[in-house]
Amino acid sequence: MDDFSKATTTAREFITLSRHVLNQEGTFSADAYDLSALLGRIALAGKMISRHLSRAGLIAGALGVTGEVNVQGETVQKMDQFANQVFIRAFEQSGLVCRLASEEMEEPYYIPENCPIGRYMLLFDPIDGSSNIDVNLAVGSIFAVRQQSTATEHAGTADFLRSGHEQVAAGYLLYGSSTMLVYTLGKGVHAFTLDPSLGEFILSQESVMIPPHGSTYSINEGNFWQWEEPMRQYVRHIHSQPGYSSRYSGALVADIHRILFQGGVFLYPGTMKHPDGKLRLLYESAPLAMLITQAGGRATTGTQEILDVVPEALHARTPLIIGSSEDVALVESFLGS
Ligand code: AHM
Ligand code: MG
Repeated sequence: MDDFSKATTTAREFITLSRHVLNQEGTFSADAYDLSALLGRIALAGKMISRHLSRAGLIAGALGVTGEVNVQGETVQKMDQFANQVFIRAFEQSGLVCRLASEEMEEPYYIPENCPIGRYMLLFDPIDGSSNIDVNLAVGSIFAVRQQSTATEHAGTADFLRSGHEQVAAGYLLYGSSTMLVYTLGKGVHAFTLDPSLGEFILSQESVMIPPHGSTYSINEGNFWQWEEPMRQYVRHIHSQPGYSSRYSGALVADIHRILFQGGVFLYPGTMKHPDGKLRLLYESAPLAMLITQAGGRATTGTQEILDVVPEALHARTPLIIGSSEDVALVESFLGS
């Protein structure tokens, strides 16, 4: 390796997440510092969750279910609750975020000491892919940041019920064979890898673009007979084509990560019993839609762009078809949209 390459490698290792956010904003304004600090807090939560996950099998009582059922009617895992608390603690006394909404909380969580200076709201899914936790498979966290308009405890949910275009930042953490943080501020998509020896997220790929077409389709085919006929026809068509591979991990973040880098499409359609599917708009589908759109892909419900959907409730669900633009268009051609 010549001196120049050595120097380049070293320079890259200094591109930490907080520095990257400041560079992205291109200023040293209060907004830029707030966003940098905010992403830093999300990264801190991610590091704590990653640490806990990596030792979960050794910590008494870390795995398994709590015995409770969340607002979605789903079984709560101990790790879901732990990760939810980690995000809350990471933002207490931060002066950044006034209210948080998550999959695990029926109502938004209010942090009075951060109001009114906390100008942002955080929406998050603390552990995405919960069914993977107890078997040591990849899981993730999903987040979105929006501007706060009403800084009171009794503001209700009205300022959360806006379209995905109002997201200021969005991204995910992937707890896989390494821990990664992928984010967008609406200026491209950037991927960071946690260097455990430094305890820092270091830039691993800048301005990620999703290929326009990929060979992966990612859908829970166990639901085949629950879908409407056009979705079944699409999947039959894929089966009849050479060159496609099915990949479905049980964690949306992991499946989307593969598709972001290698192309393809992820689908969680509605079923006859549940026409809106399973995934929640505000802290699952909309953040990932912002990210994939920024990377040059698409995200739709099948009839509407995900980013245009205005939810009626905090925990509203939407069908999700997301990924490479050509692959999403192919699904749409079967749905007649
Ligand atoms: P969760 O946030 O409660 O884990 O639910 C979301 C997950 C996604 O990560 C995944 O794609 C999907 O649910 C899997 O659901 P299913 O088992 O119905 O295919
Ligand atoms: Mg989830």
